Amino acid sequence: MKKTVWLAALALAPLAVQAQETTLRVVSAFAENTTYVKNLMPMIQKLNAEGKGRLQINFIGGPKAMPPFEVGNAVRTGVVDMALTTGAFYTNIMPEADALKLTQVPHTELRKNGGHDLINRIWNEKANMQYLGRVIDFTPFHLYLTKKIDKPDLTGLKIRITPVYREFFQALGATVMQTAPGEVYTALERGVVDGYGWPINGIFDFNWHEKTKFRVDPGFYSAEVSLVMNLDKWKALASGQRDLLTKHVIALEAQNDSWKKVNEDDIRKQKEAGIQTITFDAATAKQYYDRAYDIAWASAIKASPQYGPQMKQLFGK
Ligand code: 173
Repeated sequence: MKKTVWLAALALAPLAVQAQETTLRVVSAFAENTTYVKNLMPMIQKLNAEGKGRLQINFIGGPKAMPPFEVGNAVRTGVVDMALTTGAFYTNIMPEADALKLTQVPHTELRKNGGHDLINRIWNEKANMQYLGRVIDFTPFHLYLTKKIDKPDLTGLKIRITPVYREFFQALGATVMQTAPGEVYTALERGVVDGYGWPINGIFDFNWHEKTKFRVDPGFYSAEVSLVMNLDKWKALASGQRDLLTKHVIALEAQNDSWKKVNEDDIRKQKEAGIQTITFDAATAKQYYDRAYDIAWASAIKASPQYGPQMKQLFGK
């Protein structure tokens, strides 16, 4: 009798210590038809295949499910477990979020130089988030216009922004208006704005090429889109679940080089769509580019005297 009980307990033991399957609810700040979301889907499929019985990702949806500027807060509070989003969309939680645009080395390098750990120290402390990894890199932002300029002076122009571009475009004289990506087309169509900031890739996802006449070169900063997770949920995972998730995020991050090709293709498509490039002489172009960084770092350090200088040291070249 005793022996039977003991054997039964032994047989059940592996079940008792095995972690239950956990499903992570994920939202995206970018629409489902965008390249950013399409780039994520194969990773979710691979993880779900490998994670059967252990860890699953359930992709809830994009801005139709949740407004982009609310996604960060939903992750912070645990309304959702994870998100594909960008720091500019959750500066309402902490100003440091927007500084991820200022990286001048790839995220794979930040994993080695302490930058990734610094991000996580800040994200854990101030946003109750675990920063899992960056899934867009090597992608500058640009200014797109419906009217021509011949010098970096935006006086009299109204430009659609997010926090990414606010200080820089204002310094160039623009009047700015913040909108979610989903509102840009209508704003252009109605002439409410004369241009917008956006990465070098992706304008075709929103049909903005129909309303865009010019792109200003050079680009500046580095478009950042990342996977972030609620910190409590992250801590509640078993180590094997965390390892599985980390492995798949790092594998996706390792493919960020592929954005270079996407960007070349989009530059060609923009040209084919009749979008003209506005360039400046070399000295003016350098001033424009340097000014973008000088203004953004000054603002980041002012907003975060504690972490701004550390981020600058690790994010810069
Ligand atoms: O312009 C934006 O909406 C924005 O801030 C952004 C950030 C990263 C990728 C794409 C857009």
